Amino acid sequence: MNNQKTNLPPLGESKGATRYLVPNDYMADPSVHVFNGRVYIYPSHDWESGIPENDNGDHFNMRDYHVFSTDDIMEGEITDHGVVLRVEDIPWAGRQLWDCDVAEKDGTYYMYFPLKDKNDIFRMGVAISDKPEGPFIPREHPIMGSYSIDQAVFKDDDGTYYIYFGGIWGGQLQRYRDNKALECAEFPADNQPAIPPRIARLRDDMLEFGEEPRAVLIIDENGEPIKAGDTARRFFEASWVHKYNGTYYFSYSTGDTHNICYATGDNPYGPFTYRGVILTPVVGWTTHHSIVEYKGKWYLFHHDCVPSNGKTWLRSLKVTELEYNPDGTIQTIRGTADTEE
Ligand code: FUB
Repeated sequence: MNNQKTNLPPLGESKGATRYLVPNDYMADPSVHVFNGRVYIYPSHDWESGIPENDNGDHFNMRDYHVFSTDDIMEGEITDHGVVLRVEDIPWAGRQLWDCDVAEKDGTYYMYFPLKDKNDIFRMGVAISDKPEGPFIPREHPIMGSYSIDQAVFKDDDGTYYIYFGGIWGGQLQRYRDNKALECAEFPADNQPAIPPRIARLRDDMLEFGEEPRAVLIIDENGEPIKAGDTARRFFEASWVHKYNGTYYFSYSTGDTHNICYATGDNPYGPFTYRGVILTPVVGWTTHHSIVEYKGKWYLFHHDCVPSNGKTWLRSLKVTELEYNPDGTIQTIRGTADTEE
């Protein structure tokens, strides 16, 4: 199943309702959770920093986070809780606050964020609040042994928390093997397994890894690892995990081929078997998402660059209804740059 383009709606239309959530500002990379019956959105905050675009993503020079919340995703008021964390408040900060995520444990909220340190190396920080809407107070140091970007925290039904992370190219994942920094970045040959995302169980206090991060294997329909040259299906960045009918869905961005794909497994560590495309390319270069259930419906939160007329570093937050087929596969949603008939 390389692509599930069956029953696609006409060009430019979505099957379900779609909404831009923050029309007066640029927000991207939404991580979304339901806390205390309310939907909380944790996006990156894009702005016009004037840094020229390059393959390292230097133009994504974000310097703070806002939190948004609502109790009616498609029609309700979206509350902006304001700035909840700034680069200048983080003791080890260099630059670039990219995609974050938040988890709740015993009434405390933990924000996990990627940020380059003073040596321009991405590390993961933790910031803490007693409210889902923040503000969040950063810890003195990044998580020990952390690297790369795009954290997503998944709480399993048994109360164990797992953190997924990683992103290639500007996300620096190609600089690590077996959790050790390499002398030089290494990309596998096209016929070799693609660079895998990582997972680690979080320590009970939620502040550090509770184990050495492990590779998350994504396999094809024959049980073979997806290869580096299979760029329409291989992992690039933007991990997200949700559970549906007892199955674990690992979804991610293919980066330079601009798909949001998914793979399924029977436990949080994988392996995950590739199942198809959730979202075809959107206007803009990056594509990044989260999937959440609220009041009996499923939603895909993501971003595109339609409102900024295609400026890749000025992205706008969107939500679209997501639907499953009876066999548990996800119906493909057509992105705003998908011109395929
Ligand atoms: O927002 C900066 C980076 O762009 C994110 O970390 C990636 O996932 C991509 O969306």
